[in-house]
Amino acid sequence: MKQRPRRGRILIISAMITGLIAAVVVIAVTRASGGPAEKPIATTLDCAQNQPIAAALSSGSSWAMCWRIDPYSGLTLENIHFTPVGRAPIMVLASLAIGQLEVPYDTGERTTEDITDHGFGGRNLQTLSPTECAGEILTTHVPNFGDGKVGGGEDRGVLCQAEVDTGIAYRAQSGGKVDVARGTALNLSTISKVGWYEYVNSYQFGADGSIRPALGATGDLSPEDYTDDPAQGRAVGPGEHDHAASHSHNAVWRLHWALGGRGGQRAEQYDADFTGEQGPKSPELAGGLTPITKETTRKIANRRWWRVVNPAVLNEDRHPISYQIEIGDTDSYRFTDEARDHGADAPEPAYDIAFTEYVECERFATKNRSCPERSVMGYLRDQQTLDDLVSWVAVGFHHVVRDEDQSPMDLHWQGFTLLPRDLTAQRPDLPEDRAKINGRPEPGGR
Ligand SMILES: [Cu+2]
Repeated sequence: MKQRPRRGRILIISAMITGLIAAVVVIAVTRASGGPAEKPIATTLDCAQNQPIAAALSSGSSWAMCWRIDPYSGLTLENIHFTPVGRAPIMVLASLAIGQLEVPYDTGERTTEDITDHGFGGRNLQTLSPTECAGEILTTHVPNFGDGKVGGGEDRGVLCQAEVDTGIAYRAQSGGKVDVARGTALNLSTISKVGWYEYVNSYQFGADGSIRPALGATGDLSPEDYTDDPAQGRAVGPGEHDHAASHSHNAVWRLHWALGGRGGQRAEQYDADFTGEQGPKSPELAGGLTPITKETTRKIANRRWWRVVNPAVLNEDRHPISYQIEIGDTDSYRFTDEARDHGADAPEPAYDIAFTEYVECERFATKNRSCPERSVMGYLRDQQTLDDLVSWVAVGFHHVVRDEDQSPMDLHWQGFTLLPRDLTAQRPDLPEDRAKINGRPEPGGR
């Protein structure tokens, strides 16, 4: 196992706060090499279990957060803060984790609820090797939980923390000068083996403030799930028999928002469409944001996106800070378990995103056994307002098996993007000669 490099300093200070002694961890990270400036970043995090993760990236901006392994959801990130270069840390999310992964087969012969019935934590969580992690491997206590077995546990290296190249961050040529920079991201990933499938559970935090949760699937095709019906599978051996059954990987992520701090969070939906008017060169469009004021579900559409906004916190342009939720490729779905609960009332597909008010026991999208309501469709009933906001982002992948899936299976990915919108008045990593560009440029200016 790799040792943690001496990338920064971690000071542990005991502070007396209102008569109680609280352990406060102050993190100071300085870029070891490269980057535009050797600027320290600092934030204050009080993590329940492990040392906080903190990383400064190519732009000089940085991320800091707590992490732990939940027996069901696996990697759980909490108190997530982004610090744009030269600015104060901004809290973004109170918690981020997978809320369910269901794998129903097209044959109707099988479905699994991997998070609530098996778990990404515990025994299913794999100890990593340097081949699986091109960065540092972090160790934590992992309880022996999984597939019905409980008891004991051990310290294991299960989390990969790596700084990865994300390509060209920007390029602009003007007046014979090229402003260009590459970007990096903090990547955090674990691997969980559930049955024949092995999942890479990955979160990428960009130097631009973006967050990209993603789930990669590899391992092996289930040897029990073959069919004679070519409409429900594909032949993967010689000839046209023994069709590996098609199936869906239905994932949902649970995002507990705390943009600028918990509470005061608002959700909005953006839509744009053609007005029917024709301009001199192109047809006209009109678009805008509509508030989402009650617990609800929404579906994807062309030119549609959502954002979570904190109207009480403004950037330097006096725009409220927000994060945009971008669902890219998805095969929209309805959870098998919700169809069972809601019968003929259950729409197909059910939702691509749901917004609910935070309730502590509402942790899983389906089969939530510790809560009066069992699934997201039930959570929609109990609160009339949205303030301490949770969003459930559903991304499906209908896997029609290819010859290349054997063996092992070609790694396939599904996920989505959270993009800062007006978090800072300009891009956080401004080249010096562009600092004055904020708004419509002067005529004749650059
Ligand atoms: Cu698959």
